[in-house]
Amino acid sequence: MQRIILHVDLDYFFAQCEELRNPSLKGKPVVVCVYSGRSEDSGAVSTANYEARKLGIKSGIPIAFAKRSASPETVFLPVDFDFYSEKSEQVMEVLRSFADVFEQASVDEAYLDVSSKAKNFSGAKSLAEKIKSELKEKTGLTCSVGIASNKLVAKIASDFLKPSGLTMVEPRKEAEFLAPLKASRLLGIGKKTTERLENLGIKTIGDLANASPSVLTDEFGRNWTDYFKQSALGIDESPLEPFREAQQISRITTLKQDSNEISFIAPVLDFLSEEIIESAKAEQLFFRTISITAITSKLETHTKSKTFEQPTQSLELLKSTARELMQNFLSQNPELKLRRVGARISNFSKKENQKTLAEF
Ligand code: DCP
Ligand code: CA
Ligand code: CA
Repeated sequence: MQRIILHVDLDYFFAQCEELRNPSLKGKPVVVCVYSGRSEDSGAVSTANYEARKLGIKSGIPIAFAKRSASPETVFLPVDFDFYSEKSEQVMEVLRSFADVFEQASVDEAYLDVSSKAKNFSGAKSLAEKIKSELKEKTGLTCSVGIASNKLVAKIASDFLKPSGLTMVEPRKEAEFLAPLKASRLLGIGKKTTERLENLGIKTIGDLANASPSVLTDEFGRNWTDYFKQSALGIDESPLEPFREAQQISRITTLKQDSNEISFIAPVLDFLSEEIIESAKAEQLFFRTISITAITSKLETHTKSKTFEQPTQSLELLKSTARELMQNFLSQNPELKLRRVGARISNFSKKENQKTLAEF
């Protein structure tokens, strides 16, 4: 049977959530920031709405840069992960109801296999329109959808037209659709690989499809060459992973009283860490990233993270790292008192030494 896969990705997700709870932000540039807490503007932009993007503000740039490009009406807000997770759960519930098989791929995106629900590609297009309108109606959020015969092409298609786009790539049109796009759109082609490809004269996915296999093999080896060639032609047999684990495990709690004393806060973090490790063990997940969340008496949210080379499941490491991150945060912000504290693990793998695609 012909596979029909939808990839749904929410538009400017964190910033759209902020607009949703405060409609007066609509039409203004909105920038959601992860403040590191070191100084007033230290930290990075998490995301920005499309008005802010027109000013050149985007995910990952330093907040200080963003402030320099901002217009007077630009609004800067701290991230509120709890609120976005709550919205994400509502969204996933709606999306799930439309799929034969469903895979949540991140906080704001999912794959839906609709092969039998939609029957053919024109049916899939109507279904996608229905999903977009029902999602808007039930959650207030807009999304962009890609429709294709596999996950690889559906994902690139959902990003093709944004915000609120709908892009369909019919079977046997995959290579043609991908050809003009930059090679870096393919999974696993980061900055370094892009440079190495450019040195070989390869800029687009089409260039990659036409490149000589022996030239690629000399530079990247057999595995990568096979992967490049398949992907560049839009071939991808990978199945949806409906039971893919959570992207993160987190616990958060309100302190008995507002505090900035590590001796008062550390035992609370220890307790949260124990609960987190229990879940991680139950799901057989090893993590590389540890984060703490500190919510101040003024309800500002700050997060600090540390990422390790090797995946781990160690309670001791989680406790000591959470304490260290919190201690650093408190000593850098002596004027703040905390109301709520949280801990989180992410960047999962199933094994202690699993390699990611980028490393093989
Ligand atoms: N995010 C982040 N830091 C990044 C990239 C993303 O904190 N460097 C967060 C904020 C985003 C969310 O993840 O809202 C989803 O990321 P996307 O890449 O899907 O980007 P957006 O949803 O913000 O925008 P787009 O409309 O391009 O999908
Ligand atoms: Ca998105
Ligand atoms: Ca996304």
